[in-house]
Amino acid sequence: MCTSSHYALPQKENKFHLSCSIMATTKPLVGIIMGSDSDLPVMQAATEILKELNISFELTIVSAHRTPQRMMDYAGNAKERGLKVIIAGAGGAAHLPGMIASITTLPVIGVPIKSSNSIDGWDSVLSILQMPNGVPVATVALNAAKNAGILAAQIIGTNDLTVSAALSKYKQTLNSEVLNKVEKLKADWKNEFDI
Ligand code: RP5
Repeated sequence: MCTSSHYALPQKENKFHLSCSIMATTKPLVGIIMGSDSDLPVMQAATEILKELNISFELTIVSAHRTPQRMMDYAGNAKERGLKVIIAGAGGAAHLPGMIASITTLPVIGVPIKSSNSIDGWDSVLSILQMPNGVPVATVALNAAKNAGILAAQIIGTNDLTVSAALSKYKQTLNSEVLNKVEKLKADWKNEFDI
């Protein structure tokens, strides 16, 4: 249960509710799922950027191996519940994103997670990346849940001017941050280009 009417806020001792949606009155547009609560510290980055971009989301655990029926139900109902994109994170033998993509026509973004059962993360990267023809999963870098959130926002932004504007602003911020660093660096390191 979600105690906050707006955001999936941390509970005491930095624990999180695992079935929350931002803006309880707003239908979630992005479904964030993960194989285990041990994935939450990584997947939290997706929630943070979606909050920043003011995009409604829900977050919960769906395990391909341990709750296969829940996985079928989640993917099977996602579209009719109004979700536009699903972000799925998993570690080790990371079958969740691919299986979700096999069930729904919604775009699925996969987040490979370097989990306790991972061999350096390569197992989850390859499990999520190497999908067969016909069933794509947009795979982000290892532990790159923030990029998954941004990509989800970009998909939603193709049909939502407010989200699109928020993304433009975000990109301008990235640009300004780097230019500020260039200015600082110039004090010690001259280059011909910036003269
Ligand atoms: C995967 O196994 C999960 O996505 C997680 O990354 C990993 C370990 O799960 P726990 O043993 O911590 O529940 O299915």
